[in-house]
Amino acid sequence: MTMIDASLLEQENETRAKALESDYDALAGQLNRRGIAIETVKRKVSACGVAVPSWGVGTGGTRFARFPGPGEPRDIFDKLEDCSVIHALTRATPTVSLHIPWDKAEPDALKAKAEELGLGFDAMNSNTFQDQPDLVQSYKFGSLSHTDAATRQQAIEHNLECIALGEAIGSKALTIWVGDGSNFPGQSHFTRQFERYLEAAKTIYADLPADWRLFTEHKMYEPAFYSTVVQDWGTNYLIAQELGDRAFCLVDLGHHAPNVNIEMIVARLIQFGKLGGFHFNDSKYGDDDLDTGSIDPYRLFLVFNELVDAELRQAAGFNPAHMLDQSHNVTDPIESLMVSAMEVQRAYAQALLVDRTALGAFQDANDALMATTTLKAAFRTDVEPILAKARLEAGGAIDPVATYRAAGYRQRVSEIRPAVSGAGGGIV
Ligand SMILES: [Mn+2]
Repeated sequence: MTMIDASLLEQENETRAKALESDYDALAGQLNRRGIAIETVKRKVSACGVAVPSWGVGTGGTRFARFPGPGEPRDIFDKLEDCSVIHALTRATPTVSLHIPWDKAEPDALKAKAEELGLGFDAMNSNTFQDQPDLVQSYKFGSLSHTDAATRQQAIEHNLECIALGEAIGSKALTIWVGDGSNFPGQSHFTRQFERYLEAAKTIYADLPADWRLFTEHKMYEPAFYSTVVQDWGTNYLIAQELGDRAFCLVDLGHHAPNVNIEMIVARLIQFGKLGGFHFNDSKYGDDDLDTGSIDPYRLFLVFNELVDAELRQAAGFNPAHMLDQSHNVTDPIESLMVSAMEVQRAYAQALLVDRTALGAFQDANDALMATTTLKAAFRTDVEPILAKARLEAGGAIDPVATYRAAGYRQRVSEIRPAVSGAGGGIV
């Protein structure tokens, strides 16, 4: 089943095919002079996918308000349809990452819908940062690190439920992010609190299926504003070490202190075999959850520079999961997610163009200027023809946003899906 009319897609591509051929040939010639085979880059870009977060296709919000757009998805099945539009046009998002309990549904129904739309499922995300109507214990003062054993147990059982549902639908990973922390100095005993977290996390890890991975995600602050239990990559690394071989650190680009060198954190985690994957987004001031590559595309490139470096030298245990994690407040979420998925591919393509032999020689010779210029030469290259050609050959759109608008998908679903109110807070 396809949500975008095939003849419209063909027609849209037709209007842009000739210009693309010309741009692609020109870039092929330019790259050829630099000793790079464009077809190799295109093939790698085609294989580079990123998971769409189910919660990303609804309008996000801030802690102040949410302004829903027309045709908001009503449930996980609507969300999957929206996700399939993103993949149909970009061919870059073959999987969806679910969030439980928001996306709870019959596993067979989830599987059938995903199969019908040609989608798979990526990491499962648990939620112990808000209370649900059917829960006995409250997470107001924490979940896996709560002082009360019954609350910790409830949080553990929720994570095990996420694993069970994930197993039934073909997921292979669980991502845990907890909001646990404290708002006042003295409120929590740092060591005892972290001991409780580790003990609970170990219980979950013990039940992890043999072919699964456990990702823990750190975040510096919010909702807790004085201390957070899993606040930085150092603590996250300790968790992954304590749990075992199938535990890895997840890097959300917005979850660091301002100006932190994220690409260096990525390099460290790769070096010690503990990089689990990413939540891609961008930020200006904090955990802004802005669109990937919208604020600092060079930083995204520098992260991918580390990833490509690891890929080429076949670093042990290197297999990061790529996911988007964004909140869309002023755009159509489908458009934002399409552009963001393409930004991930763009950064990857640019990083593939780095002349690593030259870079290594400049590094060894302490030629700082030429080393950094080598990176810039790759970053400055307009790789759009490679991305567009990869999309076209995979059955997608040369220009996904223009094609999406021409298809009138949002208008169509807004006639089926009733308008929702603006109540409710944002997404962290
Ligand atoms: Mn995240």
